[in-house]
Amino acid sequence: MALKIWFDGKLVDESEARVSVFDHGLLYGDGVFEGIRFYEGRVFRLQAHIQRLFDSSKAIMLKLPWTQEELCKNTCETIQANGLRDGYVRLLVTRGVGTLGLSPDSCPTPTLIIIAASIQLYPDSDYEVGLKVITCSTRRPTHGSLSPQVKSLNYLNNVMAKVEAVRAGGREGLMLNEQGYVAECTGDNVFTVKNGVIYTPPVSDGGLDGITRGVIFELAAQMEVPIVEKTMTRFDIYTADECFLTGTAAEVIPAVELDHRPIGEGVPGPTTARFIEAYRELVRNSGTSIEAM
Ligand code: PXG
Repeated sequence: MALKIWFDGKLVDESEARVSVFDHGLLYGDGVFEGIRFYEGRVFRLQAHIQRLFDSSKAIMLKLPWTQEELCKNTCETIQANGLRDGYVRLLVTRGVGTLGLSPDSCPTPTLIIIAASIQLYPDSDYEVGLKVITCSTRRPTHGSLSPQVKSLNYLNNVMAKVEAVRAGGREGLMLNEQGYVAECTGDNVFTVKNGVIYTPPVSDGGLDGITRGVIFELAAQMEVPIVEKTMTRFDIYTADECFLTGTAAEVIPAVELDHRPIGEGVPGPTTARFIEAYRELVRNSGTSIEAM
């Protein structure tokens, strides 16, 4: 069935949602995005995602002519218009239509696009068996380049890292920063468990400040499991008892192998299983009702 897309201030049929070839989002990857999940008619961490979209925009000097409340409302309207209860919503803001040439000064108005769709979940087997992860040669950009915190429309660095990992037989790719420390995976943050303590790299090591990552800190506090931010190398993952990845799409997913070395016993661990369970429980019992907006 054709989707209804929020495009330039209104809902239109999928076939009418067309971007100009002069949109700088297409010409230069100049723009930002967010990926958000909704469960049983409730959008998970909607305000946090919209706040991150605003932060990404601010960092690239893209002034948004909408309030955060308007974007929350438009997101819920788009989900409702498609009759969806469970799925994934993608918000994109492009720099807008301009002339050829890098300067965004030729782009007077940003374009807002909201796509709500049902999501193809990772197969259940990935959660039961766990993912094999391969270290990518493609590094996360340094803080001296565009901040790795900006969720920009140019994801080629991560796309190429993902391609590399998959070609090498992995399901996900581990990305290091320029110093060789662990940053994150291509679309997920990374955690280890060792002697009952959870570890994850600080975001200053180059990973995205993931919203799911933040939820793990909340859950760890509630579950009274110690959690520590620590600069990590691949060695720390090779020798961990457990490893799991987090992201809006993947939720909490076990990683059982890095670079062909089994992590722990090479099977999903008990702490990972507890967090998968706790996360699933939380997403089903919180969130912004799509009708309330
Ligand atoms: N790191 C990167 C580089 C990401 O893009 C995450 C970590 C996890 O962040 P959240 O906030 O989701 O916990 C992301 C987000 C996709 C897709 O299509 C993946 C993400 C976002 C949007 C789409 O695979 N990952």
